[in-house]
Amino acid sequence: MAVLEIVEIPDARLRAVSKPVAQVDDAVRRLIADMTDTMYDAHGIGLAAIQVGVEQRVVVIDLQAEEGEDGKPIRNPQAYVNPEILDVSDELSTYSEGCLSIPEQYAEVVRPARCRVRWLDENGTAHEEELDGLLATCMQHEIDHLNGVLFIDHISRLKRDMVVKKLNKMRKMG
Ligand code: GNR
Ligand code: NI
Repeated sequence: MAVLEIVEIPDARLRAVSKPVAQVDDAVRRLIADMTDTMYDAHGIGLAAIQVGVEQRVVVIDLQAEEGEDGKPIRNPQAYVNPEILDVSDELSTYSEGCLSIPEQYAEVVRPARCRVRWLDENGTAHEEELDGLLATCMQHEIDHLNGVLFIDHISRLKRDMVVKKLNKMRKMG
């Protein structure tokens, strides 16, 4: 169990283009485990490696939709190594997005409603699937991180400035 520190804006590392993973080895699996611990600790539904300062194309996602009888979330973390968007739908969807690197700020982002994605899992096995709903939105948000793009890059300058201002005010107040 290792909860890592999450990089926040305006850290320049969030603008880096992450490098493809050459081989899914034990070091990558350890990174995935630490990223998963960090995501749960921060109550996020996804995390890209660059958000913990690692410039590699690795993503973890757990939408944590269901809850068990006891009210505890059912954990179903998924790792996506070298994820690639192969195709997107013409149909768009709007979702109020947040980001652990832009804490407690939300804005509506328009993205393709569905995307066909290819990736490697934690064993190096290739998968290809058409994603929709929140998973499609989250995957596009995470792949953006691998390319140095943040959700605030998809909104108007006015809204972006508002988000940054609110975050800075929140930080000052503690
Ligand atoms: O926890 C997160 N919630 C979220 C909500 C809507 C769209 C995307 C996300 S991802 C975000 C965690 C994060 O910052 N991942 O990079
Ligand atoms: Ni994010």
